[in-house]
Amino acid sequence: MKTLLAQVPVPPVQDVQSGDGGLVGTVVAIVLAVAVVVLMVLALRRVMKRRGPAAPPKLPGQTLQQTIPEKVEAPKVVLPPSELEAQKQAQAEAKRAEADAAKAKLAELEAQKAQAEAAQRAAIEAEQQKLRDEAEAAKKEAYRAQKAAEAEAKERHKREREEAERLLREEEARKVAEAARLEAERKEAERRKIEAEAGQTLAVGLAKTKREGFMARLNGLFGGAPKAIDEHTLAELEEVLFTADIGVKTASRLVELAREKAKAKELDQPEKLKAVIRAEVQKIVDLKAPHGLQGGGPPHVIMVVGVNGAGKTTTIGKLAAKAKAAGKKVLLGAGDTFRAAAAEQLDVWAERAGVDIVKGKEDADPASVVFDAVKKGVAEGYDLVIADTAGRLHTKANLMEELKKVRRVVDKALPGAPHEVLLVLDSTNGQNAIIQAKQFQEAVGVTSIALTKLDGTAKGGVIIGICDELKVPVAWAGVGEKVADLRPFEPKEFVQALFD
Ligand SMILES: Nc1nc2c(ncn2[C@@H]2O[C@H](COP(=O)(O)OP(=O)(O)OP(=O)(O)O)[C@@H](O)[C@H]2O)c(=O)[nH]1
Ligand SMILES: [Mg+2]
Repeated sequence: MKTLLAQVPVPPVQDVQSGDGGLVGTVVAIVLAVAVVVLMVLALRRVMKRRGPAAPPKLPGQTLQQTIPEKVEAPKVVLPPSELEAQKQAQAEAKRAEADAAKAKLAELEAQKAQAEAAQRAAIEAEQQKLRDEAEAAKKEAYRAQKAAEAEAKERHKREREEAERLLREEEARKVAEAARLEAERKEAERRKIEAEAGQTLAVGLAKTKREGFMARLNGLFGGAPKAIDEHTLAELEEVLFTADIGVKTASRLVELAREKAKAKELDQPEKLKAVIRAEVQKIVDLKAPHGLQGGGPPHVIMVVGVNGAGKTTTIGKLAAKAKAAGKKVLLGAGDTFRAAAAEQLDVWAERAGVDIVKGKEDADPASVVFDAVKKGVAEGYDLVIADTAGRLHTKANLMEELKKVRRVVDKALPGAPHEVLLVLDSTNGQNAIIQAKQFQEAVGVTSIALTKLDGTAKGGVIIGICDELKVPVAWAGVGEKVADLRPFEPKEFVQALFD
């Protein structure tokens, strides 16, 4: 112990008397001494610990050394911090402050981060909410749209049903109308047929000729009491026939025949003379005439010619009506372009008869109109094409040239056509009709004749002259203005109408 104490440096105790400096030095010395003591105690305790377990408590009689308690309270020594310590302390403070600042900054950043995250979360949540709302709204909208679409589809199905029902009703109405139309057509056809078959008979048409014409005089000659046919009677016969409308040639032929028979004593009474004349007339008019309005083509093409006013357009209208009533598909060609009214007149007939028509402009080339009509007739399957032509041009020569041209052009449109060239003659013209017939015959080759207006004349005998001189059959006899008044000319009927 002594050695340890000896080792503790004891600062020199300064003289207290030496003023302030001396007092400080004393205090320092005391402090240092205390510190030395403390250190010594601590050193002692360390030594004791190294020596082994603590010695048993001190019993009475032990030494002073032995009574000192093991644990000695160390005196409190407070040393002023050294400059370094203060410095370090300050440093530590600064660093702590730095750390605190960093921590604060960190906390601030944490807060900012939290704030930012909160804001972002809020924004996302808001966005999510918005999307949820939108999805909800869209879902509702989709539901509403679906419902609307279903309602619309329902409405559409309703409309479809209504439309189908309407179409069905329409179809049924159409069928009913079609049936009614067919029935009306059938009735109309029947009416036309009846009308075509009715009308005035040839006998009625020839009544005037029989009553007032040469036949009246001939019948007067043939009647009366039986007597021998003498020269006087033959002279009378000659006079009647030559003043009739049968033409000189035919009259001469009949007188010659009667004279021969008289010479042969075959005519012992007027009745026999009548029979001879009757038989001869029958022979003259008995030419085979086409009444069928068919045979060529198809279509069967009839070119109608004749002077103006003869009755061409009227006859065409009547023929069209007859053919239509017989179930034919008929087309008219308005080849009379000389005057506008001609086409209009034919149009009226076409409409009345229920047939089609091809018209050209006024002053158009007649041949081109007829050409078009025939071409259409071929292309569209018509049974019959009837072409009207002009009865008058600026000069007669022109008319014939024009008709020849029409004929040629028709042949171009349909080789072999026209199948008939029908000459329409006005019987009131008497013998002039025969002259006209010859001219037309030479120009365009007439195949048959329609003799019109027999009802209004006493000159029906002209038929005999025409047949005799031209050897062209009379196919039709016009005995009035109605459709049915165009009669197929029957030689037997004609002879009966005149002589019986
Ligand atoms: N009474 C009677 N009149 C007839 C007959 N045929 C025609 N007519 C009349 O005769 C007139 C002339 O007949 P249209 O058919 O125009 O004579 P068209 O030959 O065509 O005359 P254009 O066109 O001038 O060349 C008309 O008023 C007809 O009604 C008939 O058979 N009897
Ligand atoms: Mg005419």
